[in-house]
Amino acid sequence: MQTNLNAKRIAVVGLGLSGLATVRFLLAQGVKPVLMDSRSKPAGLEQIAADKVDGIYLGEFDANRLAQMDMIIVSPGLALSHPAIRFAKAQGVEVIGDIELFARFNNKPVIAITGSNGKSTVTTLVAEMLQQSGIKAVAAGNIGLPVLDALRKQDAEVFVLELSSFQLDTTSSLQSQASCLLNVSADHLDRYADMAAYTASKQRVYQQTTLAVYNQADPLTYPGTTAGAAEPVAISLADAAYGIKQVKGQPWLNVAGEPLLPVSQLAITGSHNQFNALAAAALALHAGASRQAIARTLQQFNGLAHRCQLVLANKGIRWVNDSKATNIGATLAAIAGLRPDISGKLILIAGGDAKGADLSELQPALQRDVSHLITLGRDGPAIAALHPHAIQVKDLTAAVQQAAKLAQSGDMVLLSPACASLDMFKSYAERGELFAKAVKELKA
Ligand code: UMA
Ligand code: ADP
Repeated sequence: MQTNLNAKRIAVVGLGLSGLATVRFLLAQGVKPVLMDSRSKPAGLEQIAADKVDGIYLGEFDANRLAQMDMIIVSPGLALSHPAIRFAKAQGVEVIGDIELFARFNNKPVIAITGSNGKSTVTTLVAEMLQQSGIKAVAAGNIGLPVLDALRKQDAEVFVLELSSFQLDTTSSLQSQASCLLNVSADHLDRYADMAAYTASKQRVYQQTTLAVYNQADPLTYPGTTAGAAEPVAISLADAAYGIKQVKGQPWLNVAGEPLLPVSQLAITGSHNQFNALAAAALALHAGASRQAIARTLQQFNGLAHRCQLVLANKGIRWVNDSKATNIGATLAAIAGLRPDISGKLILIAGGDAKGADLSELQPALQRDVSHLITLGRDGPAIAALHPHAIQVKDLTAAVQQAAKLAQSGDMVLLSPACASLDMFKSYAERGELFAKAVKELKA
C-alpha cells in the first residue's frame, strides 16, 4: 500500500528519535511538514534545516493549527489523549504514528514483536537467527532504530520490529508474516485507563498477520478476534511443540516438535529467557531461518546490556545490573530467575517512577526471596512499605554503598527497579551505567 503524501498538510508532532526520522522521510518524499514539540529545545532539531519545513512550533501545542492539517504523525511518547490532538482528531484530521507510515510504504516481510517484557531480547534473537541464516534482517522500532530510518536500508530483506503499545495504538495497516505477544503485565498505567485498555493495545500486534505466536501461560496473550484467521502457535515451558522436552534425562528446547538444543547450552540464563529463546525460534523459523542457525545463535547470544547483567563478582558477592526492569513483571522475572542460583542473601535495589502500577504485586516475592530491600526515587517509599527490612536512600550511589555494608560472600546485589528511571536519570541505560560505576568504585 502506498499513500500519496503530496499536497497533504502534514504535522509531525514530537521531535524525538522517531519524529526526526519521520521528518527526514517526509522531506525525501517531497513533503514540507509542520513541526511541533512541547519542549523548548528538543535534542537533534538542529539537524533539520528550518527553510526546508513549513514551520517549527515549540512549546504548547496549538490545537487550531493542528486542526488545519490533513494528517498528524504523532510520537509514541505523547499521549493521544492530549487535548490538542483530540481536538484535531474530532475535526477529522487523520492521526497516525511512524509505524503506520512505514507500513504504508514498506513492501518487505515484517516480523512484529510486542509484550510487556522480553521484546528487545526476542527482537535481537530473531534478527540474529535470520542473519546467521544468510537473510539480511534489520531490527527496528522500539528497540532504537526508527522504522522510517530502517526503511531506507535498501538491502534489507526482512524487518524485525519491536513494537510498544504506544506504537501499536497508532498503527492499523501493518501486515506481518508472523507476530508475537510475549506477555502482558502491568505497565504504562499512567497512559491507559486500565489493564483491559493496555491489553487491547498489545493485542493489535495480531492484526493482519499469518502466524500468531503467544504465551500458553498468559491468557492475556491468546490471539483474540484481532488475529482473524492467523495460525496460532503456543510457546510454553512444558512439554509441547514449542516447549521444554526431557531427552535422556536432560531438558532440551523443543522447536516445531523436534528437540533443538539442550537448555544447558543456552548462553542466556533464567526460565524467562528459555521462553524468549523458544518464541524467537518460532518466529525466525517461519521467516526462513535454518535450525542450525537458530541453535548457533542461542549458543552464542549472552544477553543485552542492563538485563540481568553481571557487573562485578568480588569477595564472593555478585553485583547484577537489571536496570531495564522498568516494570513489576520484569523484576519478578529477575527475582524468580536468579534466586535459585544464590547461596546467600538477595539484596534488591528498586524504585523510581512506577508509572501508576499497583506495586503490591511485588510483595509476595519481596517477602519470600529478598533479605534486604534498598529503595530510591519517587515511588521508592511505596515499595519500601512492602518489606520489613527496607531502607530508602537518596540516590543510587548511596544505594550501592548501603548494599556494600550489608553484603557478604555468597550474596547477590541486584539492581532491578520495577520502575522507569525518568524521575532521576535520562534513561534506564544511564541508571545502569551509574550503578556499574558506583560498584566498580567500591572495589577501587
Ligand atoms: N516528549 C515531549 N514533548 C514532545 C515529544 C516528546 O515532552 O513534544 C517527551 C516524551 O514524553 C518522552 C520523550 O520526549 O519522554 C521521548 O518521546 P518521543 O516520542 O519523542 O520518543 P522518541 O525519541 O521518538 O523514541 C521513540 C520511543 N520512545 C517512546 O516511546 C517514549 C523509543 O522507545 C524508540 O526506541 C524510538 O522511538 C525509535 O522507534 C524507548 C522507550 O522508552 C526505548 N519506549 C517505551 C518503553 O519501552 O517502555 C515505550
Ligand atoms: P523489553 O524490550 O520488553 O523491555 P527486554 O528484553 O529489554 O524487554 O528485557 C527487559 C526486562 O525484562 C529485563 O529486566 C529482563 O530481565 C526482563 N525479561 C526479559 N524477558 C522476559 C520475559 N519473557 N518475561 C518476563 N521478564 C522478562
